[in-house]
Amino acid sequence: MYWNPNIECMPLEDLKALQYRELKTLVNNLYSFNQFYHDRMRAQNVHPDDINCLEDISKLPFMYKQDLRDNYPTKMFSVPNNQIVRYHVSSGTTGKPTLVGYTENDLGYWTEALARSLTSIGIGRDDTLQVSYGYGLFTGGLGLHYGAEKVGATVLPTGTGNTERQIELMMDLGVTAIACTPSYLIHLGDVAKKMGVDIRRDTKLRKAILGAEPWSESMRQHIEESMGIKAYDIYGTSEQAGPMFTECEERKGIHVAGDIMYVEIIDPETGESLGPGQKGEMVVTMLKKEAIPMIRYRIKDVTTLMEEECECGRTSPRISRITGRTDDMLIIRGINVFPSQIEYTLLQIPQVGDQYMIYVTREGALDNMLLQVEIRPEAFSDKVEDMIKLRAHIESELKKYLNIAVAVELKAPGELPRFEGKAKRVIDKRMI
Ligand code: DLL
Repeated sequence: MYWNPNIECMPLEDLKALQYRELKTLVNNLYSFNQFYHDRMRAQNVHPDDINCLEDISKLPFMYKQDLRDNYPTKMFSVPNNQIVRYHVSSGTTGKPTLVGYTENDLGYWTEALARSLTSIGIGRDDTLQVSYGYGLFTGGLGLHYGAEKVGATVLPTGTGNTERQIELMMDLGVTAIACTPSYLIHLGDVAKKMGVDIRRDTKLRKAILGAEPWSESMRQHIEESMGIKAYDIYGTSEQAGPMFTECEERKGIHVAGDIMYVEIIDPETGESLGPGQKGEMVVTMLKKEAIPMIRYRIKDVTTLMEEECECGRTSPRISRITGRTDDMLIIRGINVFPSQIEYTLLQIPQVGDQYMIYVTREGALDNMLLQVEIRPEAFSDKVEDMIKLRAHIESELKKYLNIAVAVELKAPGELPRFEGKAKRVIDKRMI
């Protein structure tokens, strides 16, 4: 089943011709009307006239998350404020978040991408989809919500948390599919077991749409075998719009709507383009985005591009499972956290010294973060109550700025390791 067969099954040459036309218009417009892109292109000595085929895209400058941050909140916006109909916010690399804005058309293309994706995994009118991604500033909840409504599915907007109630509703309402992080689904399975609920026997759940964090084939197998469901990978980032692209029923890579997003794979060290099948850093150009246009945005996710036609009949290019990132962003329970954000938050607390260690572990299905923090000599006290108070204060500051619960352990001055070379402050012990 296709949502938009004319586009999804368009011959690859036609798709490339369409992408070139869209790129040419985009570059012309941005060079003429967008100060940021105009300056970037001038600095790289490239003019719209230099773009004469799709491959010429490699002449254009890259754009980075840092650019969004530097232009926070709305300096990157390409339309007047009265055309913005929604904001979402995701983590930045320091205390400052990344703000994304959408015009009505931007929301339309986001929903269109999801409608194609959901249809490709057989979700439609007969389904009840439980959306257990966070609603609010995170793009997961509202994104899946509108995509599912578009294909006529019934949405159960549970959001995250309150797992026992989620399981009861899943049973009562005959939920057939769930969208959440893979780790949350495993947690939900554990809670169900404790409640005496067998997902396979006691619910109608048959499909899961899992993403927002890295997961593996073995995790897929574990989920499918323990719950008797089929699990599909969904990918997207807030800068692109939010969750957008999924695998199809074949599950041999994530289909990317080529009319909406153009994907390049580059060598992260040299910036050189790599061919299909070669693993590298993904760079995306959003061909239709209005509020925050995006040319050659370096997402930092590592993957490979596949151009051969899929057995499902779709010609749209596919990317393989995201295997990692080229920067140090951690994903904790689906929330993006940069170590530099933690450092930034700690530096605002006068009693805290400049040494810290971050430990990330996975207990059952849930990620946990432990932060060891050295206290300044003048703030160090052997009164236990003072130290407990200080610890609680640091934990609440971290919660406020990072939006995740971090357990803090205070260390005496000089107690934490010093590094001679590059500091290794993050120990990620999660085994997927
Ligand atoms: O995580 C959007 C999303 C919501 C995707 C729900 C899927 C489902 P951000 O918060 O901006 O947006 O985080 C984007 O998360 O650059 C990847 O590193 C990671 N990521 C997202 N999906 C996957 C996936 C949302 N399927 C960042 N596999 C991205 C691996 C993923 N990593």
